[in-house]
Amino acid sequence: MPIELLQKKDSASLEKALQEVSAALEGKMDQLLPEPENGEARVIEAMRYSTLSGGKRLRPFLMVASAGLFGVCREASLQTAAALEFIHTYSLVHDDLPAMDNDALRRGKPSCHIQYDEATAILAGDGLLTFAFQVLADPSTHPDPAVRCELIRCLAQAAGCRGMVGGQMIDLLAENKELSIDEVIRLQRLKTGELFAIGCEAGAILGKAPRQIRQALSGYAHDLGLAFQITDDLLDAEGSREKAGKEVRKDAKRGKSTFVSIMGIERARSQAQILAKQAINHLSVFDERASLLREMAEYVTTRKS
Ligand code: GRG
Repeated sequence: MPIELLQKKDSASLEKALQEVSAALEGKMDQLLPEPENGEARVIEAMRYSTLSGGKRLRPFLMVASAGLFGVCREASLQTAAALEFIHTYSLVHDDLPAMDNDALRRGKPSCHIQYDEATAILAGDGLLTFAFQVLADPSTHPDPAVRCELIRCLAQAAGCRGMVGGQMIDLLAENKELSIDEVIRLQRLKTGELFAIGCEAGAILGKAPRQIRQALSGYAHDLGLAFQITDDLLDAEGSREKAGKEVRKDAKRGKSTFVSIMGIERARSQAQILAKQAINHLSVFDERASLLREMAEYVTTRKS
């Protein structure tokens, strides 16, 4: 009988559930990326430094919570969640490089290129990206090769040039340029939303759920992703470096068009709440088993880091 994560009666509170997923995920990532011994040790150390160093683990949480809707077993859930977090972490390591956002602080610690050096950070990001697909392709992720192939295809699409990489390109080109609200929405949908969406859809893929159910989860995730991003803009405009664990006021310094610069603080805040409600509406096809996903929609607009 497969053991599922997040299905125990006492894991009602979101905070407890997030901690449960984070602890299980860290264990799985530690096991997948063991302490190195050989000549390549430095890059593996840098990969471990970046992945095993905290973070909210929102994408793995979405993955595990949506997999729970379809009774997916713990091993499949955690392997897929780890692959997703490896890709997310690669994007942060590369985003912090001087050629991109040039950030010295990440998750409250020196960024990978500060702790190591630029070349090692580039390799650590490359290593995390490729390792994610190796993990997904492993038969221990799912016994059905068609399911593994679909996971790999969808994750590659979400992370690639028509997803996160494309969004990052638009973002880099948009410095000191005024974007319309529709352009900001598209940028963020690609840069952040696609990884949130595959986080939710991956559970449905593992559970072989019908397309219509996948679409409901994708709709939820995209609204959630936008609410998350608006809150990120608000934290950048109003939050502190200490609480956020990263630099703040960066958007204004770089002349970036954001939800806050276009709508102002108050409208941005209420728009985030509207999107969170909209996200919850997409979950009407699910019963109380989706309650953690509903709670997550409230959490993303109230988070402090
Ligand atoms: C380098 C291809 C490439 C892409 C970079 C994700 C990303 C794209 C850049 C990170 C910079 C940024 C501010 C992105 C907006 C989305 C966001 C807030 C990402 C950080 O995600 P969190 O808050 O991070 O979930 P933790 O540390 O909690 O995992």
